[in-house]
Amino acid sequence: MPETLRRPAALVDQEVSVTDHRKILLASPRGWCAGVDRAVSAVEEALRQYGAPVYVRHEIVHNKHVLTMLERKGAIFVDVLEKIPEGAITVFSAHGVAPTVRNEAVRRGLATVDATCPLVTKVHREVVRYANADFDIILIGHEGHEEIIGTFGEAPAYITVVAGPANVADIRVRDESKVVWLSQTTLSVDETMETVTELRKKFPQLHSPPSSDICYATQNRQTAVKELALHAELIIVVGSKNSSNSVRMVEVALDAGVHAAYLVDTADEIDQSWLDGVNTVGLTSGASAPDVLVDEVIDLLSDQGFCDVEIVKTAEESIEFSLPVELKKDLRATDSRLIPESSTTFTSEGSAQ
Ligand code: 0O3
Ligand code: SF4
Repeated sequence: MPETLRRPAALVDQEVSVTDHRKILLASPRGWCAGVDRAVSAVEEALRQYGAPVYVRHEIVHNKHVLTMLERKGAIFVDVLEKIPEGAITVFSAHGVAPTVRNEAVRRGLATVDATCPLVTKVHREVVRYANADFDIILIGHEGHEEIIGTFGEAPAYITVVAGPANVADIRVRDESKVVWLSQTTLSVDETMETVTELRKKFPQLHSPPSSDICYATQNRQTAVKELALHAELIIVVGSKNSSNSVRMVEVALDAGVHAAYLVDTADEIDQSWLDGVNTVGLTSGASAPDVLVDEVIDLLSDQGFCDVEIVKTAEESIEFSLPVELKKDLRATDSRLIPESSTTFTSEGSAQ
């Protein structure tokens, strides 16, 4: 049973109050995951220890509000390392980087802090392990997404990136007994399983990752949004448009049968017409969206007569990650520069170098 959180004392105008059963179902868990919390804290801690500017390669997480907040504190986001002055403190984003990027950072004398989520690093390690065992790796994910670029970069000669079930037919492998599927951490669980089913039809001996690559936070947020979809007429997901996990939550909600679902960066993006005839709004947020933005949506909705907020809880989350180890030493001391942890690359012939 949902639990009532609060009843905002909003002044409801007469016209709106005609629908006096209006309520918000608020998903739990939602919003920041342990990897995002760690990555944002890493930038803040680097700024605290070394002062501004701190450079960040790629968006630390895919959320506009977070980027603006960190820029105000002195973070500078760049897409390539070439834009970073030699010796500068440089943070790698939560989505991870390829070994070539780590090597380039060392070459440029950058003092790096690796904010890659440990659950993304886990997938990188699986890639290296299967490539060392000479497997063909089918990496389910979105080509061009930062996480896939980084994961692919661990062993390009061994990996085929596949977006979904429709792309399975074209895959070619060297030895059907040595094929494994791995995935991006933020995919739709259901769609990924459809892809795996197609892969297994084509490669009956297909190996699976030791544990799911789709992380706990992604899974929990999708389970919660499915529950909302059973009870709400409209679902609002707070998150940025380039946030893969947030986009997936909208898709999962629609697949679960909700009439309408939208992704918004902020409350300002909510179109009043979406609320016409709606009595129950399901509200949630992606893994990179801070809760302050959800609070602003609740405030806006309460002005429209959605005065009850009920929490729909589908899981308990208690995972926390400690800050990157590099923040525990003096990064400006030459001998403490980060040495790339996994710089193993593979040639097109398949030998490690
Ligand atoms: O990977 P995605 O676009 O969902 O990234 P976000 O929005 O920054 O969320 C954090 C997830 C992440 C860093 C990779 O798993
Ligand atoms: Fe890590 Fe999952 Fe969060 Fe990505 S969504 S940063 S893998 S916990």
